[in-house]
Amino acid sequence: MEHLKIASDNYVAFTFFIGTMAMMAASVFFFFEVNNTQEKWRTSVLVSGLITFIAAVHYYYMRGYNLETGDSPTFFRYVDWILTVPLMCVEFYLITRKAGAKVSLLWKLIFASIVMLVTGYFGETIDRDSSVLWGVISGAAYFYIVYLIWFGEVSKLAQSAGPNVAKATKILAWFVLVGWAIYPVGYILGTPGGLFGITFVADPAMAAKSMDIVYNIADAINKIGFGLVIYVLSRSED
Ligand SMILES: *C/C=C(C)/C=C/C=C(C)/C=C/C1=C(C)CCCC1(C)C
Repeated sequence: MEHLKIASDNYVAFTFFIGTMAMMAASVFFFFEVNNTQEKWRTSVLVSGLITFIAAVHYYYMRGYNLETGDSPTFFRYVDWILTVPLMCVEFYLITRKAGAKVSLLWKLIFASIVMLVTGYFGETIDRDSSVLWGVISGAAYFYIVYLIWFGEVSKLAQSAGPNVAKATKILAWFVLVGWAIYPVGYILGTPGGLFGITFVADPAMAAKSMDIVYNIADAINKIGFGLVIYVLSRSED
């Protein structure tokens, strides 16, 4: 039971606790604000709350799992992502819908995000020997999402949906390009041979720890920050 006592330099546990609390607080905020939101933006703000709420529940489990075992909760992490990342894709669809976004766009984004995460899971857990191959496939799906949002359908629709939607989409596009890029960095740091056969952190326990800290910080930015951009958009449009 020694793990239940948290050392003051245990940054992994620290970020799991603070992550849980931040996700909970953000969910309460988004859920309560739904009622103060204009009708046409309510679904978007609700989805922001669902994203942080799903994360809050997973963080609660991950925090406990890490506390009791000292290990990385990779399984819970991917379950969280496979639910929340497609919901972030739904947000892009919802905010460009008034400019004519089609359901086919929604499916493209969702499908690419699922390919990205399932192949990433294989590389990180089941088939670590081929982590480079899985990482490359996952990365290709990621770049397809980036393409759709920066140059493809999403960006074109956002341009014709008015200045506020265009501006919000641009900020969200930066989240996807920079904020989401933190995860492959975690994968590279934490997986032996994660980047073209190179191992960055030799000690596996250290590698898992650095990956957890990187992922925990990225999640807070990408889920709460992302939701807040939607929230601000819902206040600026009438
Ligand atoms: C809230 C959680 C989010 C936004 C998670 C996003 C996760 C990714 C963009 C993960 C991407 C990966 C790659 C592009 C390659 C290596 C494997 C992954 C799954 C870490």
